[in-house]
Amino acid sequence: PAAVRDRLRIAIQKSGRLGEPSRALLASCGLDFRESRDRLFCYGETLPIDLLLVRDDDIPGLLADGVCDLGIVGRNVLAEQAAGRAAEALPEVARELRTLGFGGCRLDIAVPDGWDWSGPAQLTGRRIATSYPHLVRQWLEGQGIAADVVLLSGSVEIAPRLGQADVICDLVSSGATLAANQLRPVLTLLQSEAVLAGPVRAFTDARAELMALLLRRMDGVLRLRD
Ligand code: PRT
Ligand code: ZN
Repeated sequence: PAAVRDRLRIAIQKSGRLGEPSRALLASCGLDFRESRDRLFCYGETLPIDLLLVRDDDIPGLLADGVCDLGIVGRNVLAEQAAGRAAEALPEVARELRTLGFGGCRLDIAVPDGWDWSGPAQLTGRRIATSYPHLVRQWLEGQGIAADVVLLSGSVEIAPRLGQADVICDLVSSGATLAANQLRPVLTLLQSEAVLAGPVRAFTDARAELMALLLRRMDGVLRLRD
């Protein structure tokens, strides 16, 4: 953590929904890159700011380990890490510096179409399938509801039909996936979008100035987009 560096390193999604818009945003900030042959690392040409191209799920860990200084990631992914750390009484390692205006979605509880929804208490004793176990447990605790969390890494929406769970908690944008699986969103745990995540404490080396420069440019770009 105390490592001194004179280049700033930003983790972004290699592909997926946030990959292109993240690169476009950084390009608008005047950053340009030479890509390594393995397409994992991008070396900053005009500024000492490099990119690491990774799976979105790895970004909070890369920030926590100090391997990367900044990350562009869904609030949902960042919040899941924070909830997991909070559950273990570990300190926060990353925080939201900016909201970026793309990758919008909600983390919703969805129930089978046939359910007559009366409110959160209806989840008592039920099985909730999700890829966001810490956020769901944190929410259940806040509501004072005892329910079982079934952790699934993908295809959460088919869990009720397979009998693996009674309801789900998953990301929703258009809602088409829920509808196709005879599920109906009933409440929102988190409104999400892509965010710029960064350190809780300010840098004390050359990265401090680079980060200030990047944030200044990004604020200019984001203001023009509004
Ligand atoms: O390979 P890698 O691990 O990096 O990618 P990934 O497959 O885990 O993530 P990816 O690219 O699918 O999503 C990256 C981020 O985009 C998420 O963490 C969210 O912050 C954001 N995002 C925005 C979404 C959606 N919208 C979204 N709709 N992530 C996932 N979905 C899913 C949704 O759960 C449903 O299954 O897309 C499907 C279609 O959604 P509907 O509601 O339009 O049908
Ligand atoms: Zn992922």
